[in-house]
Amino acid sequence: MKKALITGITGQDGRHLAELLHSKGYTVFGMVKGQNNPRAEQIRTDFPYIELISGDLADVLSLGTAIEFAQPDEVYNLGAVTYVAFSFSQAELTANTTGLGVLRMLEAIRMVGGQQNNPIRFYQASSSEMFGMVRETPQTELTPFHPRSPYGCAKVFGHNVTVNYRESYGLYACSGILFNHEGPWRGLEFVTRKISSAVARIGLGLQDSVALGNLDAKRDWGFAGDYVKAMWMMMQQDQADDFVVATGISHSVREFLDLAFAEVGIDDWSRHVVLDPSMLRPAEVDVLVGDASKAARELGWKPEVDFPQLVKMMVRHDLAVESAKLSK
Ligand code: NAP
Ligand code: F7E
Repeated sequence: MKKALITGITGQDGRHLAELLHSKGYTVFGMVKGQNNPRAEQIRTDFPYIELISGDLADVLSLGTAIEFAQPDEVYNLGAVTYVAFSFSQAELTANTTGLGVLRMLEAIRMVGGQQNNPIRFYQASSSEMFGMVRETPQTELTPFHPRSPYGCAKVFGHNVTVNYRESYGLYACSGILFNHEGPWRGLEFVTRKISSAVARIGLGLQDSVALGNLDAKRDWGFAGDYVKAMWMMMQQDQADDFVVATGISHSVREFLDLAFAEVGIDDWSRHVVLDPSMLRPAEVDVLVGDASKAARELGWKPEVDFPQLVKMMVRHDLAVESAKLSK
């Protein structure tokens, strides 16, 4: 039976990945930060099979201790400061966690797994935000990076150091350059879930409007449940490598709004959306679209949930959440 250690277990992808690995018979360890993380209790309730370990990407000793304890075959580094807008206000924290945290984890793996023939496989959660002001469309594994936020800059460091440790020390270290992926477990700060939650409440008559920023931004949105499968596939290859994971189709925030409001029977949503300049970013990523043909060819990966299905899934989930609150 294989063992996996997941950082970022309390986040969206941590949950999906834990579910996937458990279904494959893995023993799953999840790293939780903080002395009394309120999200840990929810993980204990929802996923009783996960063994939680205390640790922080800012503390290399805690990472070494966690690896020593779990003795994992595979480490999935999903932990990070992930909200791009927030990364502008706490740039140093972001660089330390999202960037240097990757280096610390790689060093911890080297410390515990040994310098040669290290058996521990490492997955780094790289991001399409590294492409930022895109140099070509669609973006591939070879597209140059031009990050537009402290988050994007930190992810570029994490990506490069992963490649460097693979090349320098022969570690099985791979990096998934994942484009935006969403679902019912997405944090409420991200635009898709912010919209699905607000639309559900508007549909039920619980609120009138939602305040948003740049409605013209375009993203290549997929379903998180599909994307964690690609993470696992990357870790099962003969040789570690890097892969773009994307649907290949880009949609605007406006299009997301169209489909989300249609789900609650509202065709003209203009009076329900307020433009809030405070949601605009100092530098924006206007449009992203990925070319995942390498992942299709070499991993056999393809997305199963399309954009309309994703929006429907999220709004229906939030309608159920809000209706359940009402009936209490
Ligand atoms: P998420 O929901 O925001 O979860 C982030 C996780 O990181 C949380 O569990 C958080 O724990 C943990 N974390 C934050 N600071 C930490 C620290 N100092 N030490 C240890 N853990 C820490 O993010 P996600 O959407 O699941 O994304 C997973 C990973 O994929 C992230 O690295 C993200 O940058 C990357 N990524 C995501 C997407 C996407 O579209 N979702 C696309 C490309 C790449 P607490 O909050 O409980 O403290
Ligand atoms: O913004 C625009 C916003 O915050 C998407 C993270 O998982 O994916 C995510 O980063 C777009 C941006 O995601 C609001 O300006 C408009 O253009 O949902 P988001 P993101 O910035 O693309 C990448 C791949 C990651 O790696 C990140 O970790 O939507 N937008 N109005 C808004 N965005 C937010 N959050 N809130 C608004 O009100």
